[in-house]
Amino acid sequence: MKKETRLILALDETDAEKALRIADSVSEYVDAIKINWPLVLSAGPEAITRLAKTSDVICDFKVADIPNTAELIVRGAVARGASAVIVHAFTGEDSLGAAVRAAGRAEVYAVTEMSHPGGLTFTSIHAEEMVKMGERCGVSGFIAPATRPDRIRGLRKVAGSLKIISPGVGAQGGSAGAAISAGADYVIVGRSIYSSDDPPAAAKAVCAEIRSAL
Ligand code: NUP
Repeated sequence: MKKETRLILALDETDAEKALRIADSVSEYVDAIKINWPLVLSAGPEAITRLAKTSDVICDFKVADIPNTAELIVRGAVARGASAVIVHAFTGEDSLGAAVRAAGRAEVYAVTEMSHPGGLTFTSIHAEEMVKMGERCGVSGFIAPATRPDRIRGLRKVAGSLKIISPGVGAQGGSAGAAISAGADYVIVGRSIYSSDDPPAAAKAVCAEIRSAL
């Protein structure tokens, strides 16, 4: 994944044609497009291949399964063109390791503490341990919450030079600048770009905020 604007678009728009138009319109502002079940369930898995023609695609499938199933899901996503897959870490070292091996040259990002309020109930408590385990498994980086920049700062200390990509900007209340200042390499932004009246202008504004935080 290139590291130019440090903005990853979370394309959870469920109107498939509209989603592809938005992806095109913001292409100069994003380093990658992250897709999740909402778009895959409406547009089909071929959306991965279509988007991968013009951008790095991160499949946010939050894989949480036994090693064999994790491997099958990751392999399927990569075969369709995903450059990276997001996998839950809480399933343990065997599942996360299987996902990393199945990804081959594609990247795996492990979920640590989730960005929503419920992320504090269980994921927050074990986030540092999940980062250490992820490093042992060979992941490329971690998902950490832009809604809690102090937690990005804490997890950055454990993650060393591995990447941190942070959702929770805009609609969930977090700020792109604060996340980057706290140590995130990239921010993930969805609704406040794809649901805005002017997605390219919204993306451009996030990029400006990121730049001013560097
Ligand atoms: O902890 C997480 N929080 C989160 O919001 C892990 C995620 N992968 N996400 C995803 O990031 C979420 O599923 C959505 O696709 C995106 C954030 O979108 P938005 O809140 O900016 O619309």
